[in-house]
Amino acid sequence: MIAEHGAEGRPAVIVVAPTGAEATREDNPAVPYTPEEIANEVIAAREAGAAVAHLHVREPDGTPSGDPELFRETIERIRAGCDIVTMVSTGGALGMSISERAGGLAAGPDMAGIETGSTNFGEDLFPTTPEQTREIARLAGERGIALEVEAFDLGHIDAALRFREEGVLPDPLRFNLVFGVPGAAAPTHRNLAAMAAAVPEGATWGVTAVGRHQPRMLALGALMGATCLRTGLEDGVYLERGVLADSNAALVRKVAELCATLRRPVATPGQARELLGLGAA
Ligand code: KMH
Ligand code: ZN
Repeated sequence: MIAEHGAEGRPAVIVVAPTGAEATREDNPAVPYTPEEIANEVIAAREAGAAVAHLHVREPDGTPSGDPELFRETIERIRAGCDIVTMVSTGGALGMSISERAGGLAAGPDMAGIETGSTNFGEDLFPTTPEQTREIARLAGERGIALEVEAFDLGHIDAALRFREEGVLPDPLRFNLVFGVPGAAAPTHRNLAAMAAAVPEGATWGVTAVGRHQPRMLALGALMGATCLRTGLEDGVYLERGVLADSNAALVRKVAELCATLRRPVATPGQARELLGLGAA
């Protein structure tokens, strides 16, 4: 749903994605790898305004991992340091099995991302079959973990609506609209308008954009009524053209400034829970 008359005054949830599976310390030395590093980045990002953390974990050398123990330690450290809402990725890294991708669900996060279809991802394939979506949804449902659909293209929203019909995805639906992955939706205002319009009433949506198009796409999303605006070193390692971000908090501060300019108050974790239809902490 697009906000017909703008979204001024509505709180915006800043989501921080502190470390993904693609960027490494060779791209930016600030990319966190260990549970302690990831947790410290998240705690600082919370202080800068983030209300939700989208989490991947890594081996100490930076290799992407699905190890439940790494997720458990990361979430434990985050919760010891702040009240941010925790969300694990089940997209993981290219080439992971579905059981590796599901590793974070055992760590008791508040939320998990879920893919509802496949996409090309640069030169690679990022596959998710319907059976795999059902499996992730079942594992999350058993544990009471709320889901967010990671929509890399318009068809992933349509697929989510079919999974809702099937009883696989419960209400309320939450969508993260992702732009800029080569092979999926490009970062254009037309694509954002089409995808936001496909989100049904009663569902929430947010914007993720990888690379240099992020500020423009987040600004458009903020104006059009996005509930969530995502940033972090998973999505881009630069603070601005030619300047590497020295922390996730620096990226979050930049989005908080954008929110101030566009008159979107920055949501607290408590407000984020309410806006996203989550239970109390
Ligand atoms: N690393 C990508 C292959 C997600 O977290 O759900 C998958 C990804 C999406 O990052
Ligand atoms: Zn991710």
